[in-house]
Amino acid sequence: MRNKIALIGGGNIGGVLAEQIAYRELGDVVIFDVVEGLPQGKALDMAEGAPIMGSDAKISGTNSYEDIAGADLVIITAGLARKPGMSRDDLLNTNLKIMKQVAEGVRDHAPDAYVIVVSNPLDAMVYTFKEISGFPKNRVVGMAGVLDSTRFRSFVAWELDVSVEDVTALVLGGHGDTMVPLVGYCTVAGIPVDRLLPAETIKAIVKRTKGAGGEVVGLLKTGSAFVSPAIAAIEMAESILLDKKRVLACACLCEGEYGVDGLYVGVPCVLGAGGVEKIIEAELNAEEQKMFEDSVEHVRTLVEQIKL
Ligand code: TXD
Repeated sequence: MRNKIALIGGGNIGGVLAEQIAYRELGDVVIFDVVEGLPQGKALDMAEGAPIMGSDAKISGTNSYEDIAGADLVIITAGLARKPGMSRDDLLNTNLKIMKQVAEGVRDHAPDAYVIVVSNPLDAMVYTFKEISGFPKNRVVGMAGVLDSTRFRSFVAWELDVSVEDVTALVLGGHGDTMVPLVGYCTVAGIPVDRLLPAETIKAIVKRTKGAGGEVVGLLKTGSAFVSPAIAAIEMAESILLDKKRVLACACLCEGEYGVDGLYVGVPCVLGAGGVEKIIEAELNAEEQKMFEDSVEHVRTLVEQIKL
């Protein structure tokens, strides 16, 4: 019996998610969207390619929440993406209305699912889903830090001309300009990056990491990054569905961890069959602690604008 994975939002990221899940046979996929025909058309297109993909995963599309019943995992990308000149926070009001609808639909039709929220502004959207659905905190997690960390890893690997596989990195805090790339925990095959790159170069990489989303938006002009965010969500989905217990930077509900209480912010956590199984408290130096606190403050200010 394969897992059932429901994708709420069949747009740019949703389409890549569906394809990746089917190709990796992580489970049967149901794509839900409000646009008539969009999820059905994307699903039919992918399903017709299955013989070449070598995948027996079932892919379907729907405009009805009834069809997500029994989903083991739900990945939410419903919502507007930003355009050039917009910040992620500018999406708050529009996407808040969407997330409220989505949270009710998932609560009513897939009450036992694990949920990965992707929609922006991420820290506010995952908080909104948790509050409205009433799901336990271990079953509601936000995708942001995995994407930000993989961007940081790529920039370091490109600078050193080494395999991306040998660079590890952690980016914590809110998913926005105040995110905190932890240079002290970035290594290349275990070697601290500040033994391999000059401080100025590392500073430039940190700056590029913080602005990486905006860099793609500026180039695309029609929307935001969608392949790397989808791949990042897949890494989280795999860790939950296969009980891999990966240690990943995810937006988790902190209740005292890192001195944060009652907010979703990016922290290292263990993702397994129990969802967010544990939050790992990494020691931060004074500068990192200050940046983290500033980032949390930004998230708090954003969340305070939410009227549920
Ligand atoms: O790291 C991260 N978390 C971010 C997330 C990285 C990149 C993009 N980030 C955000 O994901 C982005 O700012 C958006 O808020 C979401 C989805 O981005 P995507 O690029 O997939 O946007 P699209 O292509 O516009 O797809 C959104 C889909 C679209 O098909 C709409 O019809 C649908 O959402 N939509 C809905 N689905 C279900 N229910 C409702 N109410 C609804 N409203 C719109």
